[in-house]
Amino acid sequence: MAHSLKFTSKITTIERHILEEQRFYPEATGDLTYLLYDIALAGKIIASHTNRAGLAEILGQASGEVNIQGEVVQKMDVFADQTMYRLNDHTGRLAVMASEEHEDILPIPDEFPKGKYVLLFDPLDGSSNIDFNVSIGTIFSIFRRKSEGDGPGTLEDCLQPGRDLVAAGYLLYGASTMLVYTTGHGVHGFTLDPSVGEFLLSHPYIQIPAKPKYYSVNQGYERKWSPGVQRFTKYLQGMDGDGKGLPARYVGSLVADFHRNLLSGGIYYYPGEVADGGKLTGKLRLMYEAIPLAFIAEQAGGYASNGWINILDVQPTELHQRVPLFIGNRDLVETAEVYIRKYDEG
Ligand code: AHM
Ligand code: MG
Repeated sequence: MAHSLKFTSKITTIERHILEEQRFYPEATGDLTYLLYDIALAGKIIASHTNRAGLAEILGQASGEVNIQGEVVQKMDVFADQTMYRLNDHTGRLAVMASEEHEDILPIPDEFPKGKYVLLFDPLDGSSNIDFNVSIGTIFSIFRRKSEGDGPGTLEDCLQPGRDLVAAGYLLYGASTMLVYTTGHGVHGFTLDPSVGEFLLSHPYIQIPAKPKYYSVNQGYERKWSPGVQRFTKYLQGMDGDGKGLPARYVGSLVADFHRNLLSGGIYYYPGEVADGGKLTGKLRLMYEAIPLAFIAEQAGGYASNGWINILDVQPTELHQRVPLFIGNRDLVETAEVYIRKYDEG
C-alpha cells in the first residue's frame, strides 16, 4: 500500500532559514548570513565538547584529551571562548570582538581583513554549573560597526545600546543542544540533530505565553534585596496585591532559566544588591547577557528592564558593566518596575 506523502511540516535547516531571512534585507551582502552560520558551527563544536565533559579525566591520554605539549585538556570555558574567536577572526566579516572572558576588546589580527560587524559573546555562561552536568549556554550579540572605514574596530564599536542590535541569540547545551536567535523578525529556535550534525527548525516564531508559569530568582540572596524587590517577590508568591502565586524554578544558568521562561511564560530576575556607597549593582553583564536576551525577549512579546528603564535603552559605558535584570512576560516585568518605583529610592 502506498504511504501518505502528506507531511505536516517541512524540515528546515538553520542554513536554509538564515538564507531565507536574507530576503528582509534586499541590500544584504551575505556577511550577516555567514556570520550566523559560523556561530552555529561554533555552537556545534562547543556542544561536542560539553557532551564529553567529565570524560577527560577518566579517559585521559587514550581519548587524545592531552595536547601535544602534554598539557592537560583545556577548561571548557576557555575552549568555548577560543572556538568563538578562532572561527570568526579571519573571515573578514568582523571589525572587532569582545568576550566576557577578556577584559579588553579582541582585535582582529593585523593580517586579516576587517569587516562591518561587531561580535560580542559570553562563551560559556553558567560557569558554576559546568562541573555538575547542568545546562549551560553561549550568548551572542551582533552590531554594525560605528567607526568609519575598514580599519580595526574600536571599544566604541562594542559599547552600543541594545536598540542598535542587528542580531542576537544563544546556544543552550541541555538535554539537547538548541540555537535560538533573532534578527528582528521574530525569534526562532533550532534543535541540533547530533546524528546528522544539523540544527533543524523546531520552534518558529516563539512568543512568550501570556499566562506565566514560573518565577526564577536566587532567593538565597533575598536579605540583600531592596524593599521593592522583596515586596515584588511576595507579589509573585501571591502574598501581596493581586499576585496569583507562581511556583519557582531556578537553574542558575541564565540561558537555561531564560529559555524555560521563554517557552513557558514567567519572569527571571537578578536584582541589584546594595553595594559600597549604598549603590545598587547587579551581577549580570549588560553587554554579554542582559542586552542580547532583552532583544530576544522583546521580539517574543516580552520585556526586559533594569528595574527602572528598558534594558535596550541603557547606554553602555564599560565592556563589563553589570546591571540588575528583570526579564520575561511584559506585565510581570512592568509590575516589578511599579514596585521598585514605589518602594525604592531612585
Ligand atoms: P557566569 O557568567 O560567571 O556564569 O555568571 C552568570 C550566571 C548566570 O548564568 C546565572 O543566571 C547567574 O550567574 C547565577 O548566579 P547565582 O549563582 O548568584 O544565582
Ligand atoms: Mg555569563
